[in-house]
Amino acid sequence: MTVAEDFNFEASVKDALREAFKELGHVNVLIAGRTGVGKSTLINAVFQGNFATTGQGRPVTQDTREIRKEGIPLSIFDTRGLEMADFTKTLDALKSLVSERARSSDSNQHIHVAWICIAEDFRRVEPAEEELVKMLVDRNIPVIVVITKARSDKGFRATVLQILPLVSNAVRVRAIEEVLDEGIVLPPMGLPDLVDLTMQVVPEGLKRAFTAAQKVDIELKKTKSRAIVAGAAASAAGMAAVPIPFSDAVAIVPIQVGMIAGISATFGLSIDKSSLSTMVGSIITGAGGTFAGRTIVASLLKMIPGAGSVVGGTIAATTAAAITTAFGEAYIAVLFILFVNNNGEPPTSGEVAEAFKKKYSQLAIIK
Ligand SMILES: Nc1nc2c(ncn2[C@@H]2O[C@H](COP(=O)(O)OP(=O)(O)OP(=O)(O)O)[C@@H](O)[C@H]2O)c(=O)[nH]1
Ligand SMILES: [Mg+2]
Repeated sequence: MTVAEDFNFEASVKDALREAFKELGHVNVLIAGRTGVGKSTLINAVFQGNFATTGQGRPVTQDTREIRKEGIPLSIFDTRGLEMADFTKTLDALKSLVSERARSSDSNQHIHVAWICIAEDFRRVEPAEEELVKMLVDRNIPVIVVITKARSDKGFRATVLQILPLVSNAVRVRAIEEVLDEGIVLPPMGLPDLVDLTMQVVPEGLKRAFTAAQKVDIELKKTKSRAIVAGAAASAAGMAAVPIPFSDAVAIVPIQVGMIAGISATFGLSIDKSSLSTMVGSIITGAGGTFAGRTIVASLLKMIPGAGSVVGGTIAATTAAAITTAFGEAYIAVLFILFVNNNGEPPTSGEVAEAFKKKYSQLAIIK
């Protein structure tokens, strides 16, 4: 029996990917600060794909534009004009935007977190920033102060927290390296802390979207993906609670498809959907290279030590779980290295397919 007889394998991969990306949701981050504090630089340093520079911007108020990018589950609301004399106008427009969004029944429309950027060398918190924080906190939007272009604190962070006690936290960030006159290089700093603090306040259901969109913390992508593997392993075990004949083990293939799609989305593989689906398909069909369910299961079995124990031609719950875990972990390990080597940016689908093939053949040999 082949998978093709049971269901359309390619269509199921496409469906699984569509579902996985839908499940991520869409996270909205408001970033406000005076002109030149380093908002765009910060956005580019934290999010995939040189987001602020290459994303599509669209004005939503006079001083705020929404930036999005195909394939990345994130909108940035980039707000300027905090230094303007008529700041009240900026604030009012923002207030309307935030309130209108909050009324939506679709939580993907809400503003989920705000980063208020203050340059460290200003050494001042302006009334505009105070009012903005109050307006946002009043509307239950968590606020993190980003102290940009950090070089020397001199107690400024403590001052910020004292003046703005309602904020979730304040973090000193240097988004790009800085070369001092003496040739001393100050490396970027604070970005992982900013990601970590933001993760703590983003709604539970959107933590994976934020994980996918950011490029600073690759460990985070790994951790969140492991939860998907654990869920898939439990499902596979459930399916084999009564040992299933090897010839029926194809039933666990859709679980593998869903798992690989979920991990792909969580890492932020934002490459175009058709090449992603070809790549995911090739990974699942593995060394067998065919869509035949039995071959898929046989090639998955090669990844776990002692898989010879398909005793009496049946697959037990423990084996089904072990297959799933080994497969998921192998895929995570491959993506992790590729993302790290690529400074957090997504590799191409070709690179993933090739690296996975290598990984697979190593695992299969060890067995
Ligand atoms: N040394 C240093 N320079 C930075 C840092 N972040 C930004 N800059 C520089 O500050 C200048 C302004 O940065 P932008 O990111 O364009 O600032 P912005 O807040 O987006 O400015 P507007 O869009 O005009 O409101 C640029 O020359 C950046 O290179 C930083 O962490 N350290
Ligand atoms: Mg800018």
